[in-house]
Amino acid sequence: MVPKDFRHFLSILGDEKELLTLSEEVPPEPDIGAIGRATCDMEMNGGGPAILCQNVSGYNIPLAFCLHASSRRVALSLGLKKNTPLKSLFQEFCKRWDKYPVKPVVVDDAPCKEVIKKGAQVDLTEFPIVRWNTGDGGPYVCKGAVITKDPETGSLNFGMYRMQLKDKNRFGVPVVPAHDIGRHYQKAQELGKKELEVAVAIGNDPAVSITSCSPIPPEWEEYSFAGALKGEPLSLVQAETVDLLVPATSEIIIEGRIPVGKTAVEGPFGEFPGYYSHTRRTTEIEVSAITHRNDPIFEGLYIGVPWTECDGVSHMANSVSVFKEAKQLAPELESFNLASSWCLVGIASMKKRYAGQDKKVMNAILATPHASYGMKVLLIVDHDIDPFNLDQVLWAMATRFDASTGVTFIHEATMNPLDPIAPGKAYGTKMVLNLTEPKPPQPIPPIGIVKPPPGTEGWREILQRRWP
Ligand SMILES: Cc1cc2nc3c(=O)[nH]c(=O)nc-3n(C[C@H](O)[C@H](O)[C@H](O)COP(=O)(O)O)c2cc1C
Ligand SMILES: [Mn+2]
Repeated sequence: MVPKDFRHFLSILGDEKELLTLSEEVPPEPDIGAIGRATCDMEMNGGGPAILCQNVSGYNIPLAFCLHASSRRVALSLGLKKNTPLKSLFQEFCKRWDKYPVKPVVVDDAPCKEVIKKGAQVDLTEFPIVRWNTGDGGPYVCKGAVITKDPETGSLNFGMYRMQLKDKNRFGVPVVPAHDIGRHYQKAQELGKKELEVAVAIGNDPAVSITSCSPIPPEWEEYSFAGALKGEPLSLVQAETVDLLVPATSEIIIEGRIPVGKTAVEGPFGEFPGYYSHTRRTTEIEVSAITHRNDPIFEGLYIGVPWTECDGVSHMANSVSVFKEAKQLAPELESFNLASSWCLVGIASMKKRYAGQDKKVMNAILATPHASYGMKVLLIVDHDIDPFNLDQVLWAMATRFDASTGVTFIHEATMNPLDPIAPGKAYGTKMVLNLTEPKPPQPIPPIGIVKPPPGTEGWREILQRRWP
């Protein structure tokens, strides 16, 4: 059964023995981060539950986290069996991708509006927003869908962007130029607007959570993609103090504005490769309203040295996004795993028929925006190897890889700026390893140059005479 909303998802996780509820009092720091780390480590060894912490000291609102820290729970998000193999999960995700768009519906009556607080009533410190790692510059919201509208076209976008709690009505939020919120912000700036309206949905339908970190084509709308993933339209409602549509079933909606041109220090933050990023000046959100369900549940996400929920929530979306784009150029591409290392190492499987065909697949993958940006190493295997099965991939490397011919370097390429090997400069060297079986260059070697048939010269003279 596909979860209807966040609470339904929690109850499915409970039924499937995928949720551990802690009723004892737990200090927000360092314990919440420590619990997140511990369950992610268990996940690497095949286990690890999602956590619902009912009593975070100092808060009246429960905190759920690590809901997508497991591929089992990603499968449950899509209404699949929790033991669905990764390759099948990938194939099902591809099918839902093809269902785009399933357009949302707008409703008047929404659970996310059961409680409405505006202006001076706004107090973000009521929510269990915690510091996830001891070196973080402050408490962070890591699992919100940050919604903005294109100031030119009016199309809506949302993405998972981290937010540092600064005050009871203020967050720091990095607007990365390469991401859509960055495009919207830049347009607002160019159009001379003073601010960009924003809403942040927290405690979301799992289809919204997965969509918020799915690199879908920029002309697609996230709400219609979430509908495709879910198999039914999302319900949206008009926000209270900004002109944006927000998911009706979310636990909490935070509304506000990003003043254009105003920045403040944000960070450091323990990032997905497992290293801290530096402090920097980023834009901020000034909160104008908070609406929420009665007895809301806050949702967080532990992030740090992989494997964490950051990997889990985005692994299939990242894999499928690159796959769908590359397959248009290279139909011999069979499947693609960007899941095992977030975006830094990709593994492609292909049906290879002739020598050099792996380079075609390589070029197609490297031409996709997501892989050209972040992926540093690409492994290419034959279609009898499941790229989601790392033992099989290592076997292919051990037996089919020829180090004298199978390595391609791409120098001075774009790199993910969070890759610790390319700090600050965001470019460097990518490497592609060909782990496919060799094929002969041509089935039959050439046996000589094709000469003109006898009489050609004579016929040329006749033709020139008769057709001057
Ligand atoms: C846990 C997590 C945190 C993320 N934090 C950020 C962030 O702070 N800034 C950012 O630009 N992208 C961040 N991302 C990546 C974006 O969510 C992702 O690239 C998304 O597809 C961007 O959507 P957009 O292209 O619509 O902007 C994060 C992803 C995850 C899974
Ligand atoms: Mn987008």
